[in-house]
Amino acid sequence: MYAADTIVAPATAPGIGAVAIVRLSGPRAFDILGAIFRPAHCAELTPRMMRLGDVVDPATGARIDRALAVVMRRPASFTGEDVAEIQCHGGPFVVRRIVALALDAGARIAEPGEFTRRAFLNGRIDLAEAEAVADIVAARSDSGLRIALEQLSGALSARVAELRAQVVAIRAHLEVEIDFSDEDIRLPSRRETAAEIERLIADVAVLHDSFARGLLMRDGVRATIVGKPNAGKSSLLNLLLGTDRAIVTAIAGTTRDVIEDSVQLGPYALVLNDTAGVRDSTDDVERIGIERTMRSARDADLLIAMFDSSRPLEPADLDVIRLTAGRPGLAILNKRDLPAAIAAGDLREHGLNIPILPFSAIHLDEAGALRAELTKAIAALVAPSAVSSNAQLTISRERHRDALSMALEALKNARTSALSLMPPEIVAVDIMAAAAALGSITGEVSSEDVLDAIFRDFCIGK
Ligand SMILES: Nc1nc2c(ncn2[C@@H]2O[C@H](COP(=O)(O)OP(=O)(O)OP(=O)(O)O)[C@@H](O)[C@H]2O)c(=O)[nH]1
Ligand SMILES: [Mg+2]
Repeated sequence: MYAADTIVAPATAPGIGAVAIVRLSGPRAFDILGAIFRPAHCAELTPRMMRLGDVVDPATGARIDRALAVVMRRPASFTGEDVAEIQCHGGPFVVRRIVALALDAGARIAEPGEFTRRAFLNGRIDLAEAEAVADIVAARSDSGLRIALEQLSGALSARVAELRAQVVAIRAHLEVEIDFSDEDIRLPSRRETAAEIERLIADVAVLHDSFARGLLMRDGVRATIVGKPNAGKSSLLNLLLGTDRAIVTAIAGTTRDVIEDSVQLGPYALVLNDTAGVRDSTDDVERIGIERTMRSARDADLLIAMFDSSRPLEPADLDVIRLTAGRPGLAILNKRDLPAAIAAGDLREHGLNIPILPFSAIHLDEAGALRAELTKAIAALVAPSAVSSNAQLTISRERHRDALSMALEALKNARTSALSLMPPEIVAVDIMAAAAALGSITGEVSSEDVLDAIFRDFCIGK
C-alpha cells in the first residue's frame, strides 16, 4: 500500500476564469476541507453531492469565498484516496488564498502529475492510462484526442495484456519441457514453439509500427509548401489559414524565411510551412532562405509542390519535381484563372508522380476543394496499412515504441534459440525479457525513474 500525505493544488489553469477548482487528496483531505469550508445547509458533506458553503479562514473566521464543495471517499475516487474539491470563483487571488488555507491546515502542495501518479500507485489506472490523461490535455486535434481516449479507456492496455498472455503461454510450454523432458508426454516441438514466437513477433510488430502514424495523429502532419518564386505559395498559406499571415506581392522572392502555422483539416492538425521560392540566387539573404526551404522540405511529412500554370516550366520547377520523388505529396497547378502555358501533362512528362490539383489561390471558393484533397493526402499517410482490426490500434508515445522494440528484440532472440535447439532454459530467458518489456507499458514493472520521467511532464494539479 502506498502511504501518502495529503496534497493540494489548483486543478484548473492559472489565470482568470468563471470557476476554479482546488483539489485535495490523501488521508486528511476531509479534515482539511472541514477546517476551511462551512456548508450552508448541512452539518456534514455526503460523498459525491455538491454543496454550497463558505470558504473561511479558521484562524480569523473571515470569509474568503462562497463556493461549492464535494467529497469522494476512497477507494472510489480518481486517486483512490479520499478526495475533496472546492469549486470557487475563478480569480487567481482567491485560488491562492484557498490553497494557502489548505496548506496551513496540514496539506502539502502537489508535485506535477502527483494526483495521477497516486491514481496509478493505488491501482486505479495503469501506466498507459495515466499517460493518456496527459495526452488528452495536450491533444490538438480530433485524431490526437481519439488515440488518447482509446488509450484511457484501456484499449492499448488490453491489447498489450493479450500479447503478454501469449508470451507467458510460450513460457509455460517451455516450463513443461524443462520439468518433464525425461517423461513420456508429448511436448511441443521446437518448430511449433518457433512458429508460435513468429506469430507473436508479427503481432507485436504491427503495434510497434503504428507509432509513425500515431505521431502524425497526435502532433499533426508537417507539410512544406515548395515552388519557384511567385508560384503562389504564400497565397495558398493565407487561403488555408483564412488570414493574411504571410506577405504576398507580385515581386518574386517575397518570402525569405520559413513561416509556420497550423490549421485543422477534418480530424487532423496540419502544420504548414510556407517557404522562400526555389531558384538560383546571388542574394545572400535569399540563399539562406532557400537553404531553409530545403531543410523544411526534407523534414516534412507531406510536400505541397506549387507550380505556376501561366508560365513555362523553368529549371526551378524541375528541381521541385525532383524534391517530390518518392515522397507523399500534393501538386498544385496554380493560377488556372490565367491563360495556361503548361498543363498537368507537362509536369507528368518531367516525372511528377503525385496527385495534381488545378487551382487558383486568389479564388476563395476553391479552398474547399483544396482542403478535401489535402485531407485525402493526410488520411493516406495515417491510414493503417494492414486491414486487421488490431492494426487500428495506434501508439503515440516513444516509451511504448521503445518497450515494443525491446519485446521484439527478445522474441527474435528466443526464436533463434528455439530453432537452434538451445536448452529450453535459454529460450525462456528471452521469453521472460519480452514479457517484462510488454509489462512495462502498463506499469506491471516500473522503476521510480520511469515514473518520475512520465509524471514530470504533467501540470500541477493533474
Ligand atoms: N492570377 C493569379 N494570381 C495569383 C494566384 N496565386 C497567387 N497569385 C499572385 O501571384 C503573386 C505571387 O504570389 P505569392 O503568394 O506571394 O507567391 P509566392 O510563391 O509566395 O512567392 P515568393 O514568396 O516570392 O516565393 C501575387 O501577386 C499573387 O496575388 C492565382 O491563382 N491567380
Ligand atoms: Mg511567398
